[in-house]
Amino acid sequence: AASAPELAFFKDLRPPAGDFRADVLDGLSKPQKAIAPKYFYDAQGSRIFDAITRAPEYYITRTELALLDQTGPELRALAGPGAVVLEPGAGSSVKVRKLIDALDNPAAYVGMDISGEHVKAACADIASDHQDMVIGAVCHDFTRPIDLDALPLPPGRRIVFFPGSTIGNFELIDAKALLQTFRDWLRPGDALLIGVDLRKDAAILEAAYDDAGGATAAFNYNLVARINAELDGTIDPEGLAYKAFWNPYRSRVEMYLQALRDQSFTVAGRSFQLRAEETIHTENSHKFTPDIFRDLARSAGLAPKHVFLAPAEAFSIHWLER
Ligand code: AVJ
Repeated sequence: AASAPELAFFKDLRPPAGDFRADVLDGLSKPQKAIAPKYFYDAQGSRIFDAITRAPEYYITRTELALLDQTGPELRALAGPGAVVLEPGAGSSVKVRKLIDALDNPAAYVGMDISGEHVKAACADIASDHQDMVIGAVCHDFTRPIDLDALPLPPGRRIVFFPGSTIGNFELIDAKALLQTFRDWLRPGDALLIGVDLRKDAAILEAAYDDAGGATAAFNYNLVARINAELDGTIDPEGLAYKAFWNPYRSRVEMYLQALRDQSFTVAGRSFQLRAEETIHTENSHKFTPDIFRDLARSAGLAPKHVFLAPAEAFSIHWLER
């Protein structure tokens, strides 16, 4: 719906479209070519990501959902009544619905996402099922600054909800900065509830990020299609192979598109060369231990109060307080 009537507010802080162009040109000009993973998530990319979450090898989503189901009563007690839930990067609303349903009379929910249409529709959906709550939506890239005081938030304890181990996409220094940003959204006693994937066997990790059904590869090729369509690119996807590997030295899965042969292409009128075997880095997915993540949180000024662990320590959800 163009103006979903159920929403208490919709605020459009859409990043300039020029960001994509400038970031891609900049990324392709580096010695290690790279494109930021936030650009995966156009409409088609978001659909492919949903397919990833259903891939048998991709344990993350189902493990986190099961953990949320189990921790409902404890989250309810930790949060107390009347909470105001803020979700940066509101993806599928399945997770936050579990949280809202677990909480004691939550007062409000505000979803924020880089895709305005997506976040508006998702939040309107939640609003129609929760008439008693204040539901707002914000089109926003959460890696950019936002003035929360400009939003008509009701009073109540704030809970910033950041599931999915999206924090793992960031270099450690940027992950710390993002945690500090979320801390700035909180007042003393407010909380950050964050899903964090944990280190495990390399074979499990590499399969999760290169599923046999090809969803993760398709996710990467969609980025190429998006560059070709939106930035007048001439990249031949058939000249690229998708590669994912576990880097134990940096505790992360690294994802690349690798040139199968020497090639050249243009993007937005600029030409680029790729040598055979040269790579375009598309994503990192850092994996933590509970202790290492708690140390990172403390370094960002957040106090670890509780951690929920999935069976076999496959995944963690941390309750951190300002
Ligand atoms: C949504 C960022 C957590 O790193 O597991 C999944 C993204 N990329 N497969 C992840 C992703 C390829 C995902 N996050």
